[in-house]
Amino acid sequence: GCSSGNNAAPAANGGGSTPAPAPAAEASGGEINAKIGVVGFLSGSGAAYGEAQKAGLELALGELNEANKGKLKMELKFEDSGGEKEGAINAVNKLINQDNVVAIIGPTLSGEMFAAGPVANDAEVPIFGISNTSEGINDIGEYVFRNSLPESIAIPTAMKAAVEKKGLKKVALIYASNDDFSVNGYKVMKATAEKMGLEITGEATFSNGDVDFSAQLTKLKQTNPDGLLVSALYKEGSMVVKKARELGITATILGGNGFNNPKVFEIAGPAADGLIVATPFSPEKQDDKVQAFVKAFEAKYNKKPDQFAAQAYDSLYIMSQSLLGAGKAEREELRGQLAQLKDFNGVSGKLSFDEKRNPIGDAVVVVAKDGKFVPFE
Ligand code: 1QQ
Repeated sequence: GCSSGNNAAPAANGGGSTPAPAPAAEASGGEINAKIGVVGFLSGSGAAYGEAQKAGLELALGELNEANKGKLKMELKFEDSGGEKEGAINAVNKLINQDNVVAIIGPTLSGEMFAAGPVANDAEVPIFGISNTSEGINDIGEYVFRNSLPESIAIPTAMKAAVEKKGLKKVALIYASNDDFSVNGYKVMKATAEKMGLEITGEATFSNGDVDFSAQLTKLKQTNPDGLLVSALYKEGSMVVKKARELGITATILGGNGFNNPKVFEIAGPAADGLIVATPFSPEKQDDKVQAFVKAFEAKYNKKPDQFAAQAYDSLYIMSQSLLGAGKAEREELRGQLAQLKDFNGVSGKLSFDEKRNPIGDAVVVVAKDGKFVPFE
């Protein structure tokens, strides 16, 4: 990687501090043309996250370009980060310097955003996370936004429900120590456990890419927890769940945002049953907007949308609203509009923002049952 490229501003900026006009802005006969970059985990161990996001975005794109005819035409330019920080940095640089995008949606992982967000922020290009749930994302800078519900809201909601309904008293924790998202989730789980007065019987770590979790889980089993808290992406997380059951761990298992993808059922199989997770989106929600989205998604892709598709879908509606508000496809005006966003009613729930532009919203708690997530009650 070329690290000097990381701070690259658009060429027109000349290194000065005045924001360059976004070259993506081209009005043709009153219609705003907006090229938006997308950085997704589209290949590798978390590709199902990126695929869900791409599907949600493309569905929204079709609907919006139809609805906005004559006023706004959006175009999406997808880049695959492979779930790697370096990949995300390269993708962001390319989208800004070669494709001249007006804004970027993604990247998928919190760690990727921590690495690539500053590149966009320094270049004064709005970058909008749709699945970054770690603390500190918005602290990167004022060009960084997100609509993804932070784990600091989701995890305590799930843990409260689990403690209430399952009577948990003693919990063990396991997490991927080389992934920013997983580490953040672990910290939230631990702080919440302490706050709730739960006993922590043990802790263990693994790395993304690991396939054998027996040693860690055997050790945790001996501490006899009644709850097992897992902070991981779906691949490793689902293997941990499967192995835990194989080893005879009967504890209630609770996971973070990484489990909100149907791959969990493919990898863990029936061992997923009973897994508790919080999510801002459920395709079962009896709400007209949600059901219209689910129906359109099923018609296009022949499957139900997950949370990642829903948040991606919402993000393009937010972009559309903000671009129309700006009246042109320019980075600075778009940033101003995004910063003003107060309440947004999307398929992944009602969204508002705190003073640091962190999303505030409600999570629903779901439990895995027979190959799908159902309300936990
Ligand atoms: C993050 C996440 C992951 C689960 C996204 C796929 O929430 O990296 O913040």
